[in-house]
Amino acid sequence: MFELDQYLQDLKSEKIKLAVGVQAKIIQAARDFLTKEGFTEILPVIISPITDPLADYRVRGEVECYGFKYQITKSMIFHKQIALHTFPKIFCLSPNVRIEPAERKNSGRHLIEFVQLDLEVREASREEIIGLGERLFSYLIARVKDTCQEELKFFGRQLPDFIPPFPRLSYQEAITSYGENFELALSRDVSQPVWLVDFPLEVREFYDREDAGRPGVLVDMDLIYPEGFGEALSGGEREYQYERIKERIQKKGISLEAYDLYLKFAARGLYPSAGFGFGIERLTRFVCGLSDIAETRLFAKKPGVYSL
Ligand code: ASN
Repeated sequence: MFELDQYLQDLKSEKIKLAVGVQAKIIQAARDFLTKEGFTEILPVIISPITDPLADYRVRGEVECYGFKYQITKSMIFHKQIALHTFPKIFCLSPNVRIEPAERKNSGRHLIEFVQLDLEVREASREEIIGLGERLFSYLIARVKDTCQEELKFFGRQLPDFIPPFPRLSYQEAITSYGENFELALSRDVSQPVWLVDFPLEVREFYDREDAGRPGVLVDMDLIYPEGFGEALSGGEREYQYERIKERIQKKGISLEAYDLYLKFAARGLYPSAGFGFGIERLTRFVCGLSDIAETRLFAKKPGVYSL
């Protein structure tokens, strides 16, 4: 069922108007910051024969074009790596579709169509990308505080200054302190953003690089918001050597054919790189202090809900 009256009422609400206005300023600020840092913005890929496996999402978004199978982008991870042939630092406002389980409808954090600010840097280390993420985040918050005073007042939101470096916790430490579902428990427990680092190989996709000195541990990270807002961004260093990538795909039980085209590029050589993806709607939700992520964009699609 599509509730047209409710939908129109939401579209005309002051809350959505102001949240989307803040979001537009965040995007402008991110573009300014990254351009100054030497990044080139590339246009998003919507369909491709390859996309992020993200096996959790049971439904694969597939489109047939001219008898070939394309998938709807779940993330541009592989395109980011390949795009580094053209530019050393790239970013993209990338729309992603992930068919989340319908039970996540009221999580407040999930939409099945969202946009991530996805970036990748040639020959960068995790350390450098963590530094970049901290500077970007602090800059965005400072810009919002400076340019969105009316909006923040409307939302009753008081944002502190977030001063890097942010604390870090390993995946193992997080489990020990907060249990299996640590993300939200950790997020509720902290008053500044926290880096979660060193995820084990089993819980991530095949493209995050395994630490040569610590088998089974990945050189990757998530940034967790304070105040219970959950994950802000996710990224890491990447596997870039053909043999390593092949091994990692096979370890996941994925067929090599499914990634044939990616492997062909890898065989010809990929740059070592690192990067991350920063969810735009979640960032807007955090900045405005909203409980429901559907209030951060027009045409929001909650899991399990038929929507425009
Ligand atoms: N964008 C993420 C990254 O750069 C990947 C993802 O969204 N799954 O690691």
